[in-house]
Amino acid sequence: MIDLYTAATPNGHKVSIALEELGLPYRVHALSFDKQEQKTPEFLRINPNGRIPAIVDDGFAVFESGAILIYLAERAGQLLPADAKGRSRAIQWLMFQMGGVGPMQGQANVFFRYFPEKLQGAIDRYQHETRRLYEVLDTRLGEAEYLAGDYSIADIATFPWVRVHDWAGVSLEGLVHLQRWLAAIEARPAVQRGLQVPARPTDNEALVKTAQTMLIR
Ligand SMILES: N[C@@H](CCC(=O)N[C@@H](CS)C(=O)NCC(=O)O)C(=O)O
Repeated sequence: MIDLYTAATPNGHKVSIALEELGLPYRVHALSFDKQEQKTPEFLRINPNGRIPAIVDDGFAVFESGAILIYLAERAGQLLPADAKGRSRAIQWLMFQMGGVGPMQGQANVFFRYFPEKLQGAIDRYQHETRRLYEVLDTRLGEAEYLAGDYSIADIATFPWVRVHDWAGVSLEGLVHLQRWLAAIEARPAVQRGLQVPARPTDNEALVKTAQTMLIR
């Protein structure tokens, strides 16, 4: 049985979606950011970075969502091609999410939604960079159905972020291939189940309050 430590955020949803797609049995531990449960000494032994998601599989801990996705795909023998080039292609797009879309959109969220001061330069920088990365995805999805050709962990890593583009104040206007891909992934039953894990906070106001509290700690 896999233990999943998570919260209702895009990085958390990557892992619950992958677990649902792969049909691996897992137990959910929803950590409260309000209570700073991701910073307890017990949890830091699982993830030294004090963030979600993390998993423990039969005593083996894995942190960093991209590393978790690779681990789960290899464990199940699905969602990551076995041949060197196919595997590389999937990992390239996974890295593009981990090093690009996630950090840029995450900072767009911070400066557009949570930061106490309105720093227009920072808002513009991160929103423009996120939109630029979306355009790269759109171009790729104009030539392939999914990022690595077939549906893979690269799509699972990217989908939960693009899905909440509005929250970062970034538009998908004109990105027809990205919109087609988003709708196709959203329609998958395993994805719908993964998005319910764990139960969402009650409303956006609660989410903003939590994020602001975290910024001043
Ligand atoms: N690079 C990490 C990022 C993890 C991350 O930033 N998690 C956020 C939620 S999406 C978190 O735990 N925030 C709580 C905190 O910073 O204390 C990954 O992909 O796993």
